[in-house]
Amino acid sequence: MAPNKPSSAGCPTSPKPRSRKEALQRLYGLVHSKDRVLITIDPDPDSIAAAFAVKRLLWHRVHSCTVGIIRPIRRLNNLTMVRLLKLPLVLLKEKNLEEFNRFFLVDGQPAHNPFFQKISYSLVIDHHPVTALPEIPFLDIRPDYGATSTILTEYLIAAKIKPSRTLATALIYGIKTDTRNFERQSREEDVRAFHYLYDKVYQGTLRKIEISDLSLKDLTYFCEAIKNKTVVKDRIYTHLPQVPSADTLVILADFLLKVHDISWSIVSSVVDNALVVIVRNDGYRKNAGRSVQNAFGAWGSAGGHRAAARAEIPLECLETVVKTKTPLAYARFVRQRLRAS
Ligand SMILES: [Mn+2]
Repeated sequence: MAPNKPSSAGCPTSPKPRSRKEALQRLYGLVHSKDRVLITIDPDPDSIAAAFAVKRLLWHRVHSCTVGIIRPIRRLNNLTMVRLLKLPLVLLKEKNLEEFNRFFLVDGQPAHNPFFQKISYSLVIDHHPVTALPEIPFLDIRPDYGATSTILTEYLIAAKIKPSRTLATALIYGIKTDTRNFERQSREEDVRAFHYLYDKVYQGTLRKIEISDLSLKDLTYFCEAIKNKTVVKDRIYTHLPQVPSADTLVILADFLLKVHDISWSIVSSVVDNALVVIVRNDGYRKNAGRSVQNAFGAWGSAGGHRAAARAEIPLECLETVVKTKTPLAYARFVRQRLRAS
């Protein structure tokens, strides 16, 4: 497929709320009953939910509608979402594209991925900051919205379609993850969509999706983290000789902060030839970001927020400081540096 040319500046990207019905009519006018539609997504909860909402809007209006992902899903919560809600997704290869004649993109823009750039889209619905866009017949980009799932919930309401429990659960999870339960950028529309969907979801399924962030293998690291822990006043320190990725350390740090009377959890390990330190605290008196920066800023990247911080120090930068290069020596280095700052 030939790459699209960038369009002239100033193309309308966001219909006003009162014209939502009109936008819906334009969307319906875009498709034909013989169309084989492919909705492409970079899979995360928001994009998956938004794609299935579009599929619902097109129900009985097109010959077929497929949701295609451009990379495999790895996050365990998202795998749980797809499995429990039985959402049919197709992993895209370039040759698959020939089976379709119309292409939609939700929760993303062509500039976000080389795979998207090769495709000539009829529709883009998104909430990321507007990038240089090729000519696209239907555009609805609202960067001030917390989630694309919110935009699609508004379309469903405009279409007078009551979402199934499955779709409502997906949409509410999309809104919750992208707004981090409304702690991150969100607006009244996101809250309103959440409220509308709330009594339509499978609550038990939603909870299982939200808490499913552990693999059976991770439990081994919990054992190790607990066995290796050192408690100093209100702080828990633990160092693991090896972990598959820094994500495991984050899960462990969040877990250890649950302990009563503990205000700080510090979990460290060596990942890809770097010493990674994850810090969580109750964000009450001391600032985790500042402490981590004071403690480790001289050797590597270090920083974060009041309650959550991270340092990543290439091992070669520590050669003169941690001479023995054993797990014990790294653990001691982390404790000593944080105690001093
Ligand atoms: Mn999103």
